[in-house]
Amino acid sequence: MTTDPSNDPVFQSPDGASSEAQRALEMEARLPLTGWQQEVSQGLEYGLEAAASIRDRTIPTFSRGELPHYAGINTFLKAPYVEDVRKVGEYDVAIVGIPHDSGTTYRPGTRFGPQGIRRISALYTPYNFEMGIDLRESITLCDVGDVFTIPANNEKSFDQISKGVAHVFASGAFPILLGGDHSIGFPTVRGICRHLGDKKVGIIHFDRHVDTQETDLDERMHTCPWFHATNMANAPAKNLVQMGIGGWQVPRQGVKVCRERATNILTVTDITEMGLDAAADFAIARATDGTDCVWISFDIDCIDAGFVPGTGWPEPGGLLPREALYLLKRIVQETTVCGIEVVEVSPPYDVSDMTSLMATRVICDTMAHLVKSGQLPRREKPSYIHEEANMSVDEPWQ
Ligand SMILES: [Mn+2]
Repeated sequence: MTTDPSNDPVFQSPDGASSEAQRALEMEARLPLTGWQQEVSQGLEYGLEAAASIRDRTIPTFSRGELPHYAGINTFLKAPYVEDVRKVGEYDVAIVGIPHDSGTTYRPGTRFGPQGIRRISALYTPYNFEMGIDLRESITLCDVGDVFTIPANNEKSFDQISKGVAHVFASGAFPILLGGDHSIGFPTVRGICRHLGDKKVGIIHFDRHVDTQETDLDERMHTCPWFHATNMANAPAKNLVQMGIGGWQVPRQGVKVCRERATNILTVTDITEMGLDAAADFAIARATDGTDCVWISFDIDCIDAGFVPGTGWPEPGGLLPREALYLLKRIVQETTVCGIEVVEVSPPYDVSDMTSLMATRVICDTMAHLVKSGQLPRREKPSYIHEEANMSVDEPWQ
């Protein structure tokens, strides 16, 4: 009798190669426990040692850190809350909430997206089995809370969002933004562009909708971010890749703009017929052609509405979660990613937190792929980040 799992036939694939599960078991054995031990020590110090009847002496009296998953203060993954945002650059990754839904043209509620995502993220551990990654052992993560958005005023909110995103981006912390409706796509990219100097960013946009019309209902709504983002010299339309577009909710005004500016669109059928790898190859090639970094804008509604009911404008016929996650994996691992936003999670319309859970998965997978590909932790500030702010990207909209 043996306890070595590699001798158990259940772990052997037919061709004799090791299975993903077997590799995962082996990778876990090589992961350190340093970050976890630090968390336990700090928990015992700050949260007091447990009552005498508790046998597991790693448990404190007051919950501090990961456990139990139903307890604690809701930052993303229970990361430290950085109240003084001037210190955000001390962390590898910064979570930023953008509770803005004044750009919504149908269902409101994405102003509660950051809270919904943070709340269910408490269910996650920092460890992923298949990837053999423990984020707690490899990067430092913080949550800077939310941008102060102005309800019923998109333009003032956009200015706040651009300023906040520019601050985090320039600090060198990798920005991960929790939306908010998709109107934030313009001010977030504008915030990035403010510190790109003469460098360029390609945008990879996961969505069922093109989001390229100039105005909607007479304002710059969540159907409009890429019209305005690709007006900036740092974000050329030829590097905008739009994955998963299709169905009955694509405004014709936006289609016209995509045609005129020659953006790169793949429908769900394109992606499934060409295959996920060919689709990822296409997205990577177009987004990186002549650019210095890639911004990922992940509208949760790119995934089929059956999986993500809690969203502003659900459209059936979207990607399967595992298809979207596979595309995300290839894109994050094979491009220089400068940040990601996950938008259109609307908790009031969600069921059993499933939409917020999917958003959490997208974010955690992104961090793991950044670690796997050596992009995190950063050893130095990326060269595409320009210290001086270029305020010309903020010139009044014509
Ligand atoms: Mn959408």
